[in-house]
Amino acid sequence: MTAVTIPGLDHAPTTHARLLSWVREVAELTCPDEVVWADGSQDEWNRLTAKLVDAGTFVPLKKKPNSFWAASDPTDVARVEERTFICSVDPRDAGPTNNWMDPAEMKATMTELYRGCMRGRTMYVIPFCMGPLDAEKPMLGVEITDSEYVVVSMHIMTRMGTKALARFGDDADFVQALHSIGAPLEPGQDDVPWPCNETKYITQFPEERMIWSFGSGYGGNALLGKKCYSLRIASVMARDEGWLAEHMLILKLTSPEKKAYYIAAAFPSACGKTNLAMLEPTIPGWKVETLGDDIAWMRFGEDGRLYAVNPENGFFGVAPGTDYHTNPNAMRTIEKGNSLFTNVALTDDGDVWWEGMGEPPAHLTSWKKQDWTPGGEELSSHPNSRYCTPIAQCDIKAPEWEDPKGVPISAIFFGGRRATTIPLITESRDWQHGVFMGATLSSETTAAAVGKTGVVRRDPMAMLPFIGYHAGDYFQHWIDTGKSADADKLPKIFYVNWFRRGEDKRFLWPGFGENSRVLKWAVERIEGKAAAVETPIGHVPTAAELDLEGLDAPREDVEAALGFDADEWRAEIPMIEEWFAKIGEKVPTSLRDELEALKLRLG
Ligand code: GTP
Ligand code: SPV
Ligand code: MN
Repeated sequence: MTAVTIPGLDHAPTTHARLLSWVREVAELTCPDEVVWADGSQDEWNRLTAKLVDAGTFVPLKKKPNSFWAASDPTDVARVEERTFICSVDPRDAGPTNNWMDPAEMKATMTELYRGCMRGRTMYVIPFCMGPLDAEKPMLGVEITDSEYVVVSMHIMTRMGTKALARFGDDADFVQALHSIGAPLEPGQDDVPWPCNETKYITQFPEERMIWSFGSGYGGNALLGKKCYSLRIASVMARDEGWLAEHMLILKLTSPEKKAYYIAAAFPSACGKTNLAMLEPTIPGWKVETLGDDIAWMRFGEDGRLYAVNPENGFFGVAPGTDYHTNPNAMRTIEKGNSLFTNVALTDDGDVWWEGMGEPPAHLTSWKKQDWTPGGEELSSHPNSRYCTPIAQCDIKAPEWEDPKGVPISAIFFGGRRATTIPLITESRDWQHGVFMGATLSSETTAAAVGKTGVVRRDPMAMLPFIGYHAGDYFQHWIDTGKSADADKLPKIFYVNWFRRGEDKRFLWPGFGENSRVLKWAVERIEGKAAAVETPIGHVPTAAELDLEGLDAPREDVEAALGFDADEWRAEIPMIEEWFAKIGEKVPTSLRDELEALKLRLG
């Protein structure tokens, strides 16, 4: 067979043989008009954003420098969990919480979808690195995509292009990540602003450390360094190599005495990670700095402590609810420009607007590109609309946010969105009990994934959609991680809930900056300074033990938010039992023991 000639295919800026042969193989299968190696330059950003403006995908913002508004196809707005697959060789390795298909069968199906799928389009090859480029062993990947939106988003979210490729040498390992929107163009066919395909597959091949994504251009479906690599594939690497890849923010909390603590927190999608990561404390003398808002990779350091690194380079944050009152630091970050906004509303003077920003202007263009005026039924912005902005321009980024060594974690928070039952904060009795809290974490579903919202489901460690293997093995990995370390060097584990509601459905706790009061109590527990009540579910503070000075909330509400209610917990037990039954025989014995002990304590 003679080699196909595709412009650009023979001008590769690398001598990495495996990479070159994979790029050729994909180009021959997908038949793009042209192959372009992304270099990550300002020139490339300018060229591609201009192309996206021409295509009608982007509208340049007049009020924010170098920033763009995009509206997706109304069917392509969130992660598609039903279409997400873990194609392990053995179905038992995917476990009961993942969709599985035989890898050979999946490859056959998707190969036919990919055949000719880039016709009329450019195929971009994006070398990238998750985590700092100067890591001893950089975590490399290459995304091949036919979406300019993906390329410019990857400019923000990852270290990519020439500087990443420099770390590949001739034979470095990298994760293959193939993406197509699945919308070839016939000669003369007009494009649409947001091309995508009704058929979608988000597929991970864990043994091969490989990702194939088809049909969607949105967020976690398409920016493959994010959930696909840094959680689904990385969680498998972490299991094999003895570390943790988690859906966690990383923050630095400094006390008035200038003692610094690093905290990691796992909350399900759209449940408050970005907001906690950038929190502005309402209590005097305390300071929060941000290291990451979505993903943490944690490994033991030489001193036996657990160190966290954020693999990402940007924030892909939920827009609605974000404003100067709730998250001023996010607002200041996006104000500087260099940002993308997807599925928010566009103002007539060329700015962005979304629900939660206060009084709406008299007229907007909604995310559905329709005229929008206040008072109607429709939201101006999709509930999962997002801003995409570089961490580097966040004023409160911690200076050490790019340290390849990471930062030593003192506390891990698990949290969910629960209207009842779960107190504002509970400290676990020990690591194993903390793992039980994480493994049985529950939360109401949100708009971050396609499907019904507001349904309580178990979301272990906020990783339900992201564990790349059997959830029971994942729990065991967490237990083993604790056993491999000195108990006194392990982070303390807490369970929090900012979303408990009163009878009239209002939130009992004001949240946002006021969550600093909860962080303070956690630090005082670490320091051995604060008191707690021992309840059947763990150590819970009374209102008297929290610093509530200056808090604008009724005392009864705070007490209700903190309250442990034995009846609510007894009602929770059958749901936990059902959950463990679903996981099956791989639920670690130690977690079954925790459940039995909890039942005994509840009486
Ligand atoms: P992903 O990026 O999807 O992983 O989500 P995330 O966990 O980073 O969620 P984010 O911080 O963006 O919050 C999602 C929504 O919850 C936003 O609408 C916030 O305004 C809201 N929220 C965040 N923190 C709080 C809080 O403390 N209290 C209340 N009531 N709402 C909050
Ligand atoms: C999430 O859904 O948890 C996100 C957004 O952080 S996405 O990248 O689309 O997964
Ligand atoms: Mn997330």
